[in-house]
Amino acid sequence: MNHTRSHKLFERARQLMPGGVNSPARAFGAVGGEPIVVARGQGAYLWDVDGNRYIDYVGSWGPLILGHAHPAVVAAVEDAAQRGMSFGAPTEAENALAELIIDAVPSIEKVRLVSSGTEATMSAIRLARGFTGRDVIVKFAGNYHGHVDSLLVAAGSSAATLAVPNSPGVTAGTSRDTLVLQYNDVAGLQQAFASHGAQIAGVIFEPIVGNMGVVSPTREFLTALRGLTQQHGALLICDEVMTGFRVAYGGAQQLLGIGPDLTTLGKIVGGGLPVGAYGGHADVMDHVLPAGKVFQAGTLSGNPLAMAAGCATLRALRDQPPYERLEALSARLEAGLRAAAAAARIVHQFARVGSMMTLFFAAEPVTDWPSASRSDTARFARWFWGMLERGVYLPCSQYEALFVSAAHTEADIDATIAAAREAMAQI
Ligand code: KE4
Repeated sequence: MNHTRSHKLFERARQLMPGGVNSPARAFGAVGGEPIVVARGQGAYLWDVDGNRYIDYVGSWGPLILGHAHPAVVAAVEDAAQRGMSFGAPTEAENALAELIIDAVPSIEKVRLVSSGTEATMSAIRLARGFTGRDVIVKFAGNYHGHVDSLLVAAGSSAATLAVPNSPGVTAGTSRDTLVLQYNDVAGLQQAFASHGAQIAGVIFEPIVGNMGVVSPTREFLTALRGLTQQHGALLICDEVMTGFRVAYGGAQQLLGIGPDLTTLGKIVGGGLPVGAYGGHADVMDHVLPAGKVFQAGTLSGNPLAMAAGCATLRALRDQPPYERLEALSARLEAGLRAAAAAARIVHQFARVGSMMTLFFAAEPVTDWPSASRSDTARFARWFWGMLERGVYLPCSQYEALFVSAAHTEADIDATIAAAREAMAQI
């Protein structure tokens, strides 16, 4: 494939922006080489500035469950733009998106809309601390909740990918109030509450992890999370920025039958525009200013164009749920990728929940960060490039999930499997 124009533009980007990107996950740091520069997207496809077409399994890291430039979403945004870009004042569109979220997620009685997943998780842990009057937050290694100072310890996603789990600039004082445990480690969680229960304000977790690759919780772990937080008066914060509206219309909590105190959302709720949200029981949410005293604010929170994209996306998911079709397409893809790896006699693990999945180049099942981190990331890099050069755009890290969208077809899946058979034979 010719990447001449991508190279030129990325060279210039590197002079303008740190690493040439506005988010490190995009920099291809874990796979080497330079990222392609995208010109446009349509449905399940991306085109780069050299005219190469790719079947896209990143979907902007999750938001584009309907595919790129979905007509209903584009029309809604164009229509909103005609009435003004932003007001910094209440609008009906914010009511509409809030109602869609509250109707979809029973554990959310009230919601605050913000502009990113990071803002949502940062605000949720501040609320947990303000509501309980306690300081300690528990998180899990390999879970990523955005670039919140106090959560950038043993983070997943690009923090894990770039092997800088503890970022410079995060002070010892900030991380002192963060307890990092292993995901699925019930004994560790019991021990933490036995030692620090009275200081723990909240526990934040990915209900289905995407940020160390896909890892599911055990039933015992979920029971311990809910039981111990309830017993000790800590809030259970379910970070559904990735899983919300992805694995089910009601998110992972619907699939898993869990009832958190707070939920954070992002990605799909904005339909590709900047929206995050945090919500939960009204008696907790009413501690947020101006109803209560916990401060949180944002100039572009509830931005009308972002509301339009989010509402159009959720209405499409609500009125014509794609989840059965996503399950069929995703199962087909899983079977094909497993068969391709097996045919090449490549040791691997595979994890999938609905339309989010990860093929791990790992010898043992992946259940937590230690086991995920034993993956063969050099082989992953060869796999990634083998697929990119065959027109398949995968997430550029072993520690991410790939996503199937409602715009993908069986033909796309079969073409991906054919490319995988060739790529696997060469890595
Ligand atoms: P944002 O601030 O990037 O909107 O959301 C942060 C976040 C919070 N919680 C979870 C579970 C998330 O997955 C994320 C963001 N995910 C990464 C990719 N796994 C975003 C990609 C990027 O950082 O560019």
